[in-house]
Amino acid sequence: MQNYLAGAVPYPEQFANLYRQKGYWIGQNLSDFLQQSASQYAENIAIFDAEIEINYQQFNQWVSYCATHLYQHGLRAGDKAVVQMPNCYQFYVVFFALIRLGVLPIMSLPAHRHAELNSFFQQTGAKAYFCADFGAQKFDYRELARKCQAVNPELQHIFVLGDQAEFSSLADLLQQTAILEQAINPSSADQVAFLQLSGGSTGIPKLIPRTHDDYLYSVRESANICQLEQNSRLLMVLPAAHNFSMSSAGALGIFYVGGAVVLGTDPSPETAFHLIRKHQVTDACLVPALVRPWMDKARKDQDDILSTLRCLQVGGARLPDTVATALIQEFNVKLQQVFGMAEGLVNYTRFDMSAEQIIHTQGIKISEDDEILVLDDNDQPVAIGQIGHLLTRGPYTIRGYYQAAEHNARSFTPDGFYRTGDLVRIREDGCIVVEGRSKEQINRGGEKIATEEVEQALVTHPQVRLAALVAMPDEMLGEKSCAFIAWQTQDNEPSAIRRGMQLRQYLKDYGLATYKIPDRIEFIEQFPYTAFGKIDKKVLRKQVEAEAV
Ligand code: AMP
Ligand code: DBH
Repeated sequence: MQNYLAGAVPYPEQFANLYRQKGYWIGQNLSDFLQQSASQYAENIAIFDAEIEINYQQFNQWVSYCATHLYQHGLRAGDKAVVQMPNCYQFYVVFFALIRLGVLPIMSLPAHRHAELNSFFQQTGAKAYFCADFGAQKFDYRELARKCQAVNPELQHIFVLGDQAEFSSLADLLQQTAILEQAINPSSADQVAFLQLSGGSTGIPKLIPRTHDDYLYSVRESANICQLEQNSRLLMVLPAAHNFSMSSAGALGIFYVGGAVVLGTDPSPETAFHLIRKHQVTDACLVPALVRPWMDKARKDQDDILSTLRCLQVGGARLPDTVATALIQEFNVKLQQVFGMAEGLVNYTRFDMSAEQIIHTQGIKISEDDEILVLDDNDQPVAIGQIGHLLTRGPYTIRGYYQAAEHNARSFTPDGFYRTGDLVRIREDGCIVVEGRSKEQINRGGEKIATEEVEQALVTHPQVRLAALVAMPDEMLGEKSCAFIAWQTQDNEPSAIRRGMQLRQYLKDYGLATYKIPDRIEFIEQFPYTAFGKIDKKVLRKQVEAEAV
């Protein structure tokens, strides 16, 4: 075995052997995975993007050209690269090209801003950054690149799709060229292939090292569970780099079976329904926050588009049972709930489950070797059907975050179980139900907000004495954020509304991702405290719950 990525925790030998012996880990890397689909399904369309359709052969060739060009630019196996691109075919080409070169992609999302990006560069020493000029969000990513480069001198290679300004052209990386053999140097299957991101519970997203072997096992099994096949066409309007979009069963599941990904940069029902019709989409994956607008639009237009899908997957946050019921009863949708995490474990409701199970549970795990524990606050198992903390270990769940020894000591047990932070219950029929979270985290329609990170940013403002961020129930998104602020007043103090606007602008300038900017800001004189002297968030939460409309 090559040297494992420094700062990543390998699977213990006895587990690795077991997973191989059971046929879960087959020793294939992600580069060969694409190569295999390109040989098997050469003429099939792999990606529909705007006016372009790309077959597997073309896709695979572009990946090799791109790897060659990147090698000529000076990137080498073992380097790391931050990839932050909108949904476009070039995203997948760049991802696989980096893998083919042996460079580790870091899967940033379009909503990330310089607080997150900077930390990725600082944690990894990444030498390259891939972005689009403005992306779909009308935000200038080149400006972000400049800011990151100013403080991270090892960032030498910046590739921009669209107007490249002073940087290199990303489009040029796909130009035909003689493929250099020495450029093709993917890491072996048992090595870390890329760094996925967690939503983060204590601050900036943590980096999740995933190996080729473990990731592809989850992809193949997911494709089977989702019954994907050559004729499947998966609509992708969630950010493509997210773990759900990549692997549950996601784009990789589609590439495994020779089907097609249909890309959209905007998840509005108008765009999505148009793409579903245009490309005869069979499958779509969504976060719960998008389900209601889609249903409203279908209702308004008396459109039966949702029932034409073979499967609508919903995951990332808890889907309210009422919404699940309406989907099935009113819209005749074949629904699949997906409860997963970038750290590993993914659960699916299965197509042959009863409507009751599909509506009220998040299904069952992928693998019989996904070990699941449901424990009380003292790490003792709870009785079946009781709520407890979910811990897991298995053939595609990491054994530690990247370069996070201290954090790992808390998030993993000594025998390697990951403490997910989720509160769950396992029913008599084996189905898992997510009941909440024990970690301090706000789940804003699938986008995870670490309260501590936003609080830390808030208190850097000279007039903020104290800040507490709490979840606020929201019909559409499940949860939104509300910041409580103790404010140091000055002469000529502006109104609370104006102060709120200034504070939001301050957080944007600070570089927080857009979804982390508080949805509501309340200025209060006196904070409630617990007996222990900590800010009593329960009281604050009750207050917003009582006032939420
Ligand atoms: P991350 O660790 O950032 O990948 O986020 C994973 C977390 O999202 C899980 O641990 C859950 O808290 C939450 N999550 C994902 N899917 C679901 C779902 N279907 N229902 C409830 N929570 C979910
Ligand atoms: O929320 C998630 O991270 C998630 C949800 C569904 C995920 O990582 C997945 C499926 O693989």
